[in-house]
Amino acid sequence: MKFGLEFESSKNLSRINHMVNFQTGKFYKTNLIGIFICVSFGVSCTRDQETSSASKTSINSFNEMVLIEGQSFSMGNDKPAGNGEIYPEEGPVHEVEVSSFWIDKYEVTNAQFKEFVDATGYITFAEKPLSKEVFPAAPKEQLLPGATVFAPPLENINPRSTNDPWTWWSYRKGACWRRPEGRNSSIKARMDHPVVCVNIDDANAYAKWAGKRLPTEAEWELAARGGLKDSMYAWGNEPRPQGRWMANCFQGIFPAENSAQDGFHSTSPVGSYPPNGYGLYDIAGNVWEICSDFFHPSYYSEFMENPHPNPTGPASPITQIELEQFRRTGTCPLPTEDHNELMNLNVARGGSFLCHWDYCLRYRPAARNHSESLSPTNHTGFRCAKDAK
Ligand SMILES: [Ca+2]
Ligand SMILES: [Ca+2]
Repeated sequence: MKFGLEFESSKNLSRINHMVNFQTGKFYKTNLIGIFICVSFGVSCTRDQETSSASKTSINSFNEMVLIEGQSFSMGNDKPAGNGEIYPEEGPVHEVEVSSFWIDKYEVTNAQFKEFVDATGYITFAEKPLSKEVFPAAPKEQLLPGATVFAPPLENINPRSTNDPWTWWSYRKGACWRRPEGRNSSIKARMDHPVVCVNIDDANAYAKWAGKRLPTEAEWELAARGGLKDSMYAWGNEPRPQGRWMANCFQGIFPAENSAQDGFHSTSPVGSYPPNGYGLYDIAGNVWEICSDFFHPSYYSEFMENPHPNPTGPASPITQIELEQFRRTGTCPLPTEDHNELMNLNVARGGSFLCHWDYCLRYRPAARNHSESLSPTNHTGFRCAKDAK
């Protein structure tokens, strides 16, 4: 069982390595963004696919939503994931009642996000500099506009041998939704890929413009399960039915060797893999999807003491101190009052193209991660939801 090790190896990053807490004036070293990754079924390499059925899909099709009927369901997971690791933040399993809602069939694409930016002039968090006054202890280069980008080492390393997430992540000046890998990159040939390098505020702004909202964590998981009960994956219990890759994740030797056995080294056009039982695409893998709830690993236990329909998450996100304790011990710490108002951790769901069977088996409906408001990354995006009237 690789419990402690696994969670310890769930690397966390922050654009800002040191932040000031307004209340106390103290400086905190933060590493607060969840960057999860993954091993190998070992096999041959393929080149990125340049075409897919989704690439022919019009922007109107990307806007399609699916109605999920209101119901109660078992949320969470307390079974071994099957790769020798356990994920304590996924339990305990509990009943949750959710009202009917609509959810996007696809992750929000670059084409959709461009339409929003063109219409509103919106500037995302990653495109703006940060204030030296607000972040006096931040490294100078991290005050410049940019985002956190996957940057694998040239040679194989054991990802569990280091606690330094910057071994395969890089704060990249100029990286943003238009240039997901930095200044020399472009989304021109990726308009049907999910938008990335956005944070919770960017996602909320898009959703509001589109007349939608972000899904709650409970809505997201109900939708991800696709009508199946207690399944490990969005498609059932087999990791690869008939040997087929069902989601865009990572194959090879993480982090240095990405064999892209599933066809894609990085993001894929939305809809490149089979939908789940509700007709939702990329609900597993491709990019993490930001939800409206704050993240706290002990939230399920708290909720069970006061169950109610349509949960919306804890009142405040987990603090740095709590999160560090959880990583060290795997136990849910008691909430503290030490919330930093400059930074929020929101739930992110579904895993990404960097999730690996062995190292981060999080492309499962019950898997939980978090997205930090200060650290947009190139493997996190979102999809929207809407109330059913
Ligand atoms: Ca892949
Ligand atoms: Ca996804």
